[in-house]
Amino acid sequence: ERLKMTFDARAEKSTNMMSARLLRLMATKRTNLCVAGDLRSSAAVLRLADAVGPYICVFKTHVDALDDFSGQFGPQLCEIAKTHNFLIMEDRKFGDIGNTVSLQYGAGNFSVAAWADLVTVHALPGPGIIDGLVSCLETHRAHLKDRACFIVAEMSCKDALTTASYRSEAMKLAETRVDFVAGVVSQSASGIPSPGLIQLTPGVRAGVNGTPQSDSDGLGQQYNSPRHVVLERGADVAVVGRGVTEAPDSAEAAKFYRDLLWEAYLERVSE
Ligand code: 5IU
Repeated sequence: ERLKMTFDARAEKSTNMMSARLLRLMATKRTNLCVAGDLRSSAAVLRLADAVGPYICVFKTHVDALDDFSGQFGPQLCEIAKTHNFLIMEDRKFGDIGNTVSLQYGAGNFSVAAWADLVTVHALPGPGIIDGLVSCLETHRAHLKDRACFIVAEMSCKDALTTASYRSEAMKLAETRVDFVAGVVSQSASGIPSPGLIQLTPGVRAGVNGTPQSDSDGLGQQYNSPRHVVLERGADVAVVGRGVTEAPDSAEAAKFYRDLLWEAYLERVSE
């Protein structure tokens, strides 16, 4: 059964190179933590990536929230990713017709395809959105083999419109496009069609130093504990944003989350 399999065993079942690469990276580096670097200056994001780099498998960005994005940001982040061995995910949540996402992915100010290993994609437009992203890569041939996407099947926020039936359609889309889909963003494991698909789960925060765990942020975000998302919700990769960025020492916080999440993973796969 998928949730009882180790990341290494699941890498063997992968249907694309990026999901295999991420699963192996997690197994080798012994981390299933993704840090969301939602800060406003490029320097602060790069500093954060360097500080948490040793403890993460994925660093997640929202480059359209930067005040000072420049063409140097991507290459600089790639350097840090190479040093610490993690993948970069731009949480772009593409959501348009194939032709438009093809333009947004490869061009514009952000040129996401040039530097982000992984991107997030809404299932809403259907299979054409995957075709659009892949067609963009065909013009950036260098990256055809080292890019993939995660499909947003279910959101973490209160009253999200990602209903059970939407979620199940998103899973079907993932299954039909496993060539380019490395995983799904979801709050539970039910219906994930293949052991090669990776479940990414945001909305994770722990109570630190005896403070109670907060379960929301006042703007609809809903939090669960690291143990809960891995053991009860099936998270393979857990996303922690403010739990790390608002901590006094982000490296220490990342290590704290890495330890909790990895221990929960080991417990999940042990008999
Ligand atoms: N994110 C969510 N929920 C979702 C999806 C993405 O929180 O359903 I899809 C993103 C938003 C933010 C990060 O970049 O994950 C969570 O940050 P905090 O841990 O600070 O709430």
